[in-house]
Amino acid sequence: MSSVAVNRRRTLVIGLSAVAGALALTNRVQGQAESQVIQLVAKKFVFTPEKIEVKAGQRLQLELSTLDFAHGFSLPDLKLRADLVPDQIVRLNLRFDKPGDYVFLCDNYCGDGHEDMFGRFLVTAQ
Ligand SMILES: [Cu+2]
Repeated sequence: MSSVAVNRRRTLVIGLSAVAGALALTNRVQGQAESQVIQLVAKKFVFTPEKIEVKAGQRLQLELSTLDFAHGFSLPDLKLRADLVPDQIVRLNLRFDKPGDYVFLCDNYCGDGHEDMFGRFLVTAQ
């Protein structure tokens, strides 16, 4: 192989590596698209906030906590649930693909007001 051919080949390899690197970087940046952090606090017999407005397609991170009791958090439409224990924060990542109303509720019986312990995500178009 002549040295010109070797040099061309090297240039091609370096060029392809640069493109691959740029693509990897792009993917990483897209993968890190910022999550919207939402704090949701449970206590007998209410979630605060009760209504949460978000956009469809937005990555969300819920930070769940409870002030007084081992409540449950359930979001049936997304098949998500968690046990909420005092002095702990539970983080759930989620995303709603479609606009709509999505109910979340306590699924661990916590007393006389348990049945009223729910809230909703109001998901609007992007
Ligand atoms: Cu409950």
